Amino acid sequence: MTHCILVGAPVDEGQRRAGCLMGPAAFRVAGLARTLAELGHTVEDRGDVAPTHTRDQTCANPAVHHLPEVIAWTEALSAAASAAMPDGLPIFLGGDHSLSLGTVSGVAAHAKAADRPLFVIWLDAHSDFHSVRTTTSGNLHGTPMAYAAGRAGFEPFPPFPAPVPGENICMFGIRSVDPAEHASLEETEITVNDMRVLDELGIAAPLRAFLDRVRAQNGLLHVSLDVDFLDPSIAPAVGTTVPGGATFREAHLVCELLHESRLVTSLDLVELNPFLDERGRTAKLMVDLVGSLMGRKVFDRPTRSF
Ligand code: HAR
Ligand code: MN
Ligand code: MN
Ligand code: MN
Repeated sequence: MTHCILVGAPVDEGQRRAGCLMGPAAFRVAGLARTLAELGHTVEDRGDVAPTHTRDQTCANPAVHHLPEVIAWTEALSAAASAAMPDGLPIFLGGDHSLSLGTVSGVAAHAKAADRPLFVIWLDAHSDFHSVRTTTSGNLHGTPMAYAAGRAGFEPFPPFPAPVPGENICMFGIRSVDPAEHASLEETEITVNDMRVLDELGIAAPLRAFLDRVRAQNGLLHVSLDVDFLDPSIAPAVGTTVPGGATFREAHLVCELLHESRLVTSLDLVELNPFLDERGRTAKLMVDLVGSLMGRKVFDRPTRSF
């Protein structure tokens, strides 16, 4: 039994397609709390985070938009995340992916205080490895992984509390990487399991290899699940669809293996844009995936012992 803490993060300013601000409401309507309770977990809904003030902030990159707003979200969500971590497993309901600038900050601050290493699994079509300096779209949802890795080019933001070493970061589902992100990733030890890797090896072997490392180091594990990790044919409610994503079963298998590992300590659900959904199917699928991640299965069976 886990104490699950729902934290709404209706962030819309990290990209240009309005609608992600309705995400937290859609996750609630799709039955997230009920799903968790039916699996035997306790659920506490802390409502939606609301940044109280923005400060004038500028940067040299003219493409960047909504910088003060995204910084205000980062600060507010970082505080909410580090406050929730000692109490249970926070599930952050997005909101676009810029919310992870804040959630991973707060989780990293908590990990540092607890003197445990932080590991991050990034389930996404995109690497989100731009900095404020390199983004050409100016959409800050394309930056949070680089911020958490402690990359340069985030001067207007608060310094990241305890940068996550590249060896502790593992991406799955990647199939859209801009040139500047590619160059920056090449300088790191991050494991980028792009779709080609999943096609050839499947998801279980590379995921288990990473989870073994988390366990060996008694790490905390943050999982960031972007809707566009999934193939658009099963998850249309996202502004940045990329063909060739994870299938229904690949996505459930990731979540089932994550549950079996018992290692996950925090979770982001991001980029759901309910305005683009078809009768709630994407919201419902995301809730079902959380169900798998939190223990729903058809049969208990002896699996490879971790
Ligand atoms: N790399 C592109 C950009 O920076 C696309 C980023 C899209 N990011 C998300 N989240 N949708 O993963 O604009
Ligand atoms: Mn706006
Ligand atoms: Mn993303
Ligand atoms: Mn994405």
